[in-house]
Amino acid sequence: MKASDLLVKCLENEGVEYIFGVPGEETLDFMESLRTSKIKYIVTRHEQVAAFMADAYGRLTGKAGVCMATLGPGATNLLTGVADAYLDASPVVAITGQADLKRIHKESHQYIDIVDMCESVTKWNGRIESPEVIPEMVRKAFKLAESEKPGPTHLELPENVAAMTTYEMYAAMIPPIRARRSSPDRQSLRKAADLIESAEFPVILAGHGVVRKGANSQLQKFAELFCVPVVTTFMGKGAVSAKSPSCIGSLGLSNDRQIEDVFSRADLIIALGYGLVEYGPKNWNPKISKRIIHIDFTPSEVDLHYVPEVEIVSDIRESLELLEGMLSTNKKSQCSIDLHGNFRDEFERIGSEKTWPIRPPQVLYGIRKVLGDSDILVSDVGTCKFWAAKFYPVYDNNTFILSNGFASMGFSLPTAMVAKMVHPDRKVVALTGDGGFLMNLQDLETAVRMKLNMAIVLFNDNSYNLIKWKAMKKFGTSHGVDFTNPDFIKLAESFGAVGLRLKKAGDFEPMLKEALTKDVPVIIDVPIDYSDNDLIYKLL
Ligand SMILES: Cc1ncc(C[n+]2csc(CCOP(=O)(O)OP(=O)(O)O)c2C)c(N)n1
Ligand SMILES: [Mg+2]
Repeated sequence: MKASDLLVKCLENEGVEYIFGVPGEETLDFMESLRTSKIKYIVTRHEQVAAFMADAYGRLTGKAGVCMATLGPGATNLLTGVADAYLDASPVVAITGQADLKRIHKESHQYIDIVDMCESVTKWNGRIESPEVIPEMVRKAFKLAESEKPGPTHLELPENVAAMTTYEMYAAMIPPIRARRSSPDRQSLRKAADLIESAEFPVILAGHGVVRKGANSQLQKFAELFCVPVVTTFMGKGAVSAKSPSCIGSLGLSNDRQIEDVFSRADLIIALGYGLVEYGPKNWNPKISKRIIHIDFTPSEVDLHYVPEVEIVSDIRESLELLEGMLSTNKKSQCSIDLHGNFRDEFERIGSEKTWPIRPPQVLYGIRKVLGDSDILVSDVGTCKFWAAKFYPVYDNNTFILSNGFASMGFSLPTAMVAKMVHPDRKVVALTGDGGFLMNLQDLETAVRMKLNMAIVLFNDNSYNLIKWKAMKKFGTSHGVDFTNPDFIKLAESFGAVGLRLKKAGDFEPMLKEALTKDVPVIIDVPIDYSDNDLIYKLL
């Protein structure tokens, strides 16, 4: 069997539905093998988008998303999305072409060492040097990508290896069996239960791990039963529904009000599926005074501000289930504190104002009203992300998607496209700044070609506002942050998409509703007033 056919067969064996990518001369054999496969090849207009799409597929399904690029510039373009999957713990298998093995020892056209380049952004990474190893290497790439903590792996297929043939006996498929995780250690559970019982004011810090593994219902039940307030990281939003009295907001900015109001009172932090990359512990434990219980699939990172007294390294859902049976104390004193009521009132009050130019909370309030509980909001990186993360109430698991480990601009359009592919029955909104949107704008063509409907709510302020805002705070002035924009209506139309411009605040909701009825992407150009930015710090 030909090596490239064997690679495709192995990908089919892993249940791969899509490969996102941009082809090149060195991937011709692989592309030809894919032509007759049931795997759908989604050709993108930039490799970064292909990697972001694989990343989004991984986040939304738990199965590795697959992206592909050619050697040299294709691979370097792919890297940003792969790095995003690495720091945001998303399962991805990246495949790149490479030059013929007979020319990689010397200076030669488009050759750089891609395996070396990918080393720091992958869990595992290797070059396929002969066809016989393909079944093992593919299985290993998927197994490692999908196991906790998930992340990207990379396979490189040199041009001459792709064209080689191998004996059928080497083409046997390895079944993709998922290993069960071991049960939590009973001694650690007992210790954790004792710590919770004796704590005055325990607080749960729920991170992306809860969302990733769908431990949300178990967490909500636990938190409500024992009246433990839950603060989530930005990527942990949805770990408890914002409708639950236990949900008191999200944490991700220094000087957040939660730190003052809740974390300063807390004597015990129960960290659940929390990754330090999401929000450093120095921010919420500056005096190293908190007792900490770490519950996650993997042991904790070593950090002076995060030294757990007990670590339960196991399945989060099962750990909570078992802890529930061990706890007797019902912290009724905390039940009477309505920590969330304040937020709900603020949300209603600020969100329903109709000033012009419109401000971010009013837009988010409108989005929340138009979207159902399980519809999806994707946020790009910039001031829009902080507003959404602090202000937008999330009701269901994995319905608020953002990049907050790597925090890469340009993330929202590719992610929203995949959200619509994976959940065609749900409404999808991408919230983005004008800076982030133009970083991957070219793939509006891919979205139009695929007839993917989503509303792209674009905060138009002619600047990299987040950086401008921070510069103003630090120096009282800013430099190198302003730019001009194209006419987004004409731009959308030239792609075959739809462009709408908001002209008064009261039009936002009907405009968004209309946008979500099309069969192509719709850009809503929103002239935004960022003068309320300091409010982000104060909102619960
Ligand atoms: C790829 C990338 N480049 C640079 C940055 C640094 N950065 C973070 S936010 C930001 C500004 C974002 O501008 P825009 O998308 O217009 O959003 P706004 O802050 O104006 O709402 C920049 C440059 C980044 N996070 N990612
Ligand atoms: Mg901007």
